[in-house]
Amino acid sequence: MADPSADPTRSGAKPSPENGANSKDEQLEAVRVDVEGTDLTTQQGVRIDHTDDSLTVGERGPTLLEDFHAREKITHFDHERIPERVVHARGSGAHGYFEAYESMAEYTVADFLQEPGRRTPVFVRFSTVAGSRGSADTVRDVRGFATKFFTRTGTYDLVANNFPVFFIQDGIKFPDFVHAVKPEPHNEMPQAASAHDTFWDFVSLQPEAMHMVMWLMSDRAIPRSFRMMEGFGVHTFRFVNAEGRGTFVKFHWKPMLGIHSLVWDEAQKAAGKDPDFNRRDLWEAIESGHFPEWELGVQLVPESDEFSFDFDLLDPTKIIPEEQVPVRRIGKLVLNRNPDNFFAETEQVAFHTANIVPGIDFSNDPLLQARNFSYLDTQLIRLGGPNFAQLPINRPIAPVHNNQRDGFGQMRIYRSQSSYSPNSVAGNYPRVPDGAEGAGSDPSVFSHYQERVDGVKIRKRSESFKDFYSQATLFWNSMTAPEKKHIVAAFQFELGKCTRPEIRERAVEQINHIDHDLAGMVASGIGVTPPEREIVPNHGRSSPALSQVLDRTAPIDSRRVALLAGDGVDPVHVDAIVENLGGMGVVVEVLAPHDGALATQNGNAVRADRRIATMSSVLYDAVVVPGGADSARALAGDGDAVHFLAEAFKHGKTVGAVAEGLDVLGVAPIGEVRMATSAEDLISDRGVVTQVRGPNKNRLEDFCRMFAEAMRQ
Ligand code: HDD
Repeated sequence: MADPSADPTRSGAKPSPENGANSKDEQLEAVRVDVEGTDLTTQQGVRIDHTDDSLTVGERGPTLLEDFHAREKITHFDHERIPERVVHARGSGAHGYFEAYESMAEYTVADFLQEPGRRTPVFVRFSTVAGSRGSADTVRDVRGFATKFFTRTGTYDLVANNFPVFFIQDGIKFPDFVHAVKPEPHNEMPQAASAHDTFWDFVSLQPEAMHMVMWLMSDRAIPRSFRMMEGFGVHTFRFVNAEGRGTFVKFHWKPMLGIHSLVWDEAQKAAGKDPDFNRRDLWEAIESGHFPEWELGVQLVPESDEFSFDFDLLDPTKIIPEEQVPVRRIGKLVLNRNPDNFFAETEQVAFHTANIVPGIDFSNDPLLQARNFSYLDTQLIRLGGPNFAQLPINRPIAPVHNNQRDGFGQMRIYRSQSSYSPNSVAGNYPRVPDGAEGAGSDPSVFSHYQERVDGVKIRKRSESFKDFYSQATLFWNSMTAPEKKHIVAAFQFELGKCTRPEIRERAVEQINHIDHDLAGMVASGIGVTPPEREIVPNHGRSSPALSQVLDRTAPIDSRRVALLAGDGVDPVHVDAIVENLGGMGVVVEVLAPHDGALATQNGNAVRADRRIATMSSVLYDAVVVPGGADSARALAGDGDAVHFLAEAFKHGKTVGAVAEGLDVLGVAPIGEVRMATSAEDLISDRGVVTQVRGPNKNRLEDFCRMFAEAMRQ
């Protein structure tokens, strides 16, 4: 790569920090403001003596127009809101870095993929799609997973979702789709939900949506955590190497903590108990040093294989099954810092699919082509003008020089006499680098991939896009029995909310194209006559990688366990559980009928972290009850504690009890499980782990190991 830093005025000049990992952080440091020890001033820097009363005529008289401080303060407040994103309005961001595992130079000149160990700063924003900024996190919806890579050859945005396909094939349908899924236009209901007439009306009339609808009805649509979901670039993109050779590529993010979801009842309750459930989880994990990690995976397809699939690579409603083209893991994303300020960073960050860098290019996917228009356009209205790339969070770490000088909010002062090209008055600067014309001649300079395209102007969907159902069937066939059960229940819930019978019927007809049995099961729950005949026989193919429950090896780091305790709890049990599970990276919180210190038999302090009544089992992954006769009696008589246990069991969470703690399980109806009955017993049955005697340190260790294993399952 030519070293452009030789001439610092050249566009493409390299920034100074070589490692890259902290270069964005260093840039942001220059604009951070700490207020400690500062005097209150106006926007003009005038220190003021009073900010609590307006300037009035006499103590009870009218306020004076000359009160510039009050006017400025109120005016700023009046202008503090910007339009929320038209989709993906609710989001949570985090900083981190990407580290390459290997050189991908054979396929791409992209700077962040050239050498193993190279770190590139990133900012990631996760989001829900349909809800407003203030909507709940745990709704049934797609999740956004947008990443800004601040590379040395420019900023690359991978604007991804947690589903690998999309509802529509052509971006011209995006306004229709979004109008249908958003709250209905006459009464603005329902908020952040697809369970309503207009969504099902649209998708049942637009069959290309059915594959994505299957994902939306699956557990993938209610992730336990942003940290426990996959990400997908969806479209087929192109890697371009130094020779100008293209290779098709699909991008994947694979979470190191595995893929986990909530169950629907739990998700609905969490939306009320803690609307910030996913946001809080991300924030707290990073604050406590459990840095979320994903591996970047790529599926590579040589251009010569473009037509060797039974679907079109340009069709964004199709996946390439992982069994057909394996996912190669080429690097790691680590999120290790929360933003300093939500508005300045998470709200003002502006992603754009057309933010690509040398080594990456588009395909002709018609959805992607429309996105490449829409994102820049939306930032103009959202951020109020063409200089939003100069906002600190959006500023590239690569040097920026061009002739785009004016516009609202220009932050730079260009000193040259010229703002045009070519020019002679400023040596023709900024100018294209010498010798960079033509694909591949300088890999640090962007050249469009050269592709021959011939055709007549036409509005017509390609015939190769017209198989709407076989991958929806593939998805259904790949689910395990519990996953299938959840999908049927989700269809019944959603269609059960539709008020028009004809919409329910049309949806069932569509499902009948996917699988006849599925259509029958859905129909039977929503008052629709099950379809009599099978339209096409199920092809029987499956892709095991589509199931999210087959891999049970994921670590349980940062999972949350509620330890229920009352006055009289055995502190030896509490200490052993906190220590053993804590040692495995699990977060244990003590929940009690009251806040503050709990009385214990031996006087050792146990403090309640939270009062049971302020929390809910849906906010934890597992629950455990230690021994102590008085504690067990108090909990057994406490409705909140009993409900907590029964609900955790209902949601399939691991429930555990030691010694007298077992008596509380007896009161909470947890069904037909085998429970420890003798002093020697240590039993794990259907997610319930019990042990009668505990005080012995080793036996408690065994209990915790078994409890952790049950959580992993
Ligand atoms: Fe989009 C935001 C992902 C199709 C138009 N989109 C947005 C965000 C994500 C995605 C993650 C939030 C970015 C952020 O956190 O700021 N969108 C996708 C994916 C798609 C997709 C994976 C299909 C593969 N989007 C899509 C189409 C269009 C848009 C077809 C328009 C033709 N998307 C937008 C937008 C948004 C947006 C209107 C709203 C706010 C923003 O861009 O910055 O331009």
